[in-house]
Amino acid sequence: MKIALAAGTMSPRGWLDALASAFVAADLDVDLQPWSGHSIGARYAIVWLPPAELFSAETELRAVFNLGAGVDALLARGVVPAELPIIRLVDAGMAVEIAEYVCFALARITRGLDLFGPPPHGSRDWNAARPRDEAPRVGVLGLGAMGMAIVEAAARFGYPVAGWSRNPRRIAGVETFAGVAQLDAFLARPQILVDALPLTAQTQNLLDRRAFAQLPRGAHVINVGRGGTLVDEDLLAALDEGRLASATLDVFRVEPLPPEHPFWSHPKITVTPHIAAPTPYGPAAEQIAAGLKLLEQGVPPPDLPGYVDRSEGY
Ligand code: OXD
Repeated sequence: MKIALAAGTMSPRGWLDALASAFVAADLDVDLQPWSGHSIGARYAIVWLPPAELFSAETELRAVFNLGAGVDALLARGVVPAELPIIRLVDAGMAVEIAEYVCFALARITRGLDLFGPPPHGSRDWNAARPRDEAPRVGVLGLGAMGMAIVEAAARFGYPVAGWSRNPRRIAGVETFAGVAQLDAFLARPQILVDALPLTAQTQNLLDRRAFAQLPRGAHVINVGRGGTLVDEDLLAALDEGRLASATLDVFRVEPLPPEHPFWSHPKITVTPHIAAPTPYGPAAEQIAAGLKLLEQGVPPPDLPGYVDRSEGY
């Protein structure tokens, strides 16, 4: 069976090797080819930001596998025919990475790590570090695989954690809130807000001036979800007014973040270049091979983990 790989901005070599090994391990007889602009009669496509021509040329496709957890960019391109199932990655090793990133950001805030470091910034004040009196309340927006890993990791470090999701969730030891009706009640709680939301019609611009005003004064914001869930100007205003204390941002409306964007130079903002959870080739390739095998065995696409419900946007 022929499979087309269109890895977009990702390295095709890494994917080709990892996928080839995963297909062998899954006992799948696959001819995997980087898509070069001409039809190869592919049965499946494995993609990251693929060109529109792939879908007009490859008319025998049965499903599309997305080389990432988020499908917002793929759906926004509007190139995948409506009847073609899309399967995205679920966790695939990224959840633990994102949880680690968030825990580092939490420790940086709560343990005052910015007081230290090499000269000229490093403090020589031995007493500058104070033990944390009380762990601040953390709130996690989005309780998918990523959000859940963050909740679990933060709770393990002793932070009282609350979570918000679109649909009600029950998580032992975690206060949960659901839907628009409970959003303000959730936002009133966290001193550190972590955004782990996918970008959908419902989550777009969710963190705006109004939402920031619901947070306790002096709250910190960490965004590892999607840039489009947060209104840039409203965040800047909330930081400048002192309503928010800091923002740690890994995702942006436009990526790469343009050099002239005010986030880069804002004293209360830390920018990282979408590095919280790089997709690990091995686990991701294994997940794709497992999904492909299920499809080949006749399992209907909606029964696969990672099947994208386009009306929900993830
Ligand atoms: C993803 C991402 O969607 O890395 O997987 O943002």
